[in-house]
Amino acid sequence: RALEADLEAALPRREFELDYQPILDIASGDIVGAEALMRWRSPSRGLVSPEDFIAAAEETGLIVQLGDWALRKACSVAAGWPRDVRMAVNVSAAQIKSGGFARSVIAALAFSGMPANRLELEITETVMMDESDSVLRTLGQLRGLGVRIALDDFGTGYSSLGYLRRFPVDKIKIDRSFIRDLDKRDTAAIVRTVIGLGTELGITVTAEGVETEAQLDMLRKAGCGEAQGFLIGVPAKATEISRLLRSQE
Ligand code: G
Ligand code: G
Ligand code: MN
Ligand code: NA
Repeated sequence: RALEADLEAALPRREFELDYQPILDIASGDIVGAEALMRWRSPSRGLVSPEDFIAAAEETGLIVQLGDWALRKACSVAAGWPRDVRMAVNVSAAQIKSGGFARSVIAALAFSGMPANRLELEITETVMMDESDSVLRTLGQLRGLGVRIALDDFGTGYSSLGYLRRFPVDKIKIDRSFIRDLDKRDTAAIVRTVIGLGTELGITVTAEGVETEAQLDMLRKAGCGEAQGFLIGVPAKATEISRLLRSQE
């Protein structure tokens, strides 16, 4: 069967799951958030990573429903955690352009009881590439409610700085390809400069893909706000994150 057909059937069959990857405040050492990462547990295909199905879901339009499910699920889970950490949810361009996106975010917040200021929406530059007026309006409306906007995969895009100027964001997430090469002089210079940029703009900078103490050390010295990656924690089930948060109380 085609991937698209299986995907279509998977939502009513409840085959999707969310894992959550913890996010560390580098200065305090506290876990201050988590990013929801979708997985598809297909009976015929096994565990499928989003890299292999998000694009198809975007093409068929299923991503609108699927993204809506993820928003509700992630907000409900976070509302039940022992500490008021932030929940970051990835959002596709197709969702924001579908119309009614702000409404579905408001519904997810109301449904879960999670306060708006604990929700962070991760967007990539594909969100910003076209229809920028309506996208800008939607993002502005959500920020007005207190929802935070994070620019994901920062540095890999076609015009990251241009988007940063046009779209008000609360956070930059430095792509993990930069962190992987942090031991190279030029890459380290770029990362330090992005951290400085965040400081100048008054927005949080999160380093993704942090895997070693040496990387975390360098990021701490450079004044980076937050770290995410296998060193901090792998994506885990909600109950595991809950336990981790309780252990830090
Ligand atoms: O955890 P993993 O390496 O499989 O995630 C790969 C990528 O898939 C993430 O970086 C993210 O951009 C994307 N992704 C994960 N979950 C979601 C989701 O719920 N919605 C969208 N649109 N993308 C997601
Ligand atoms: O939204 P985004 O594309 O940034 O999603 C993060 C992806 O990166 C997820 O698929 C997650 O499994 C993966 N990831 C998270 N931490 C690490 C890490 O430390 N190293 C590597 N190689 N991948 C990571
Ligand atoms: Mn992300
Ligand atoms: Na990313």
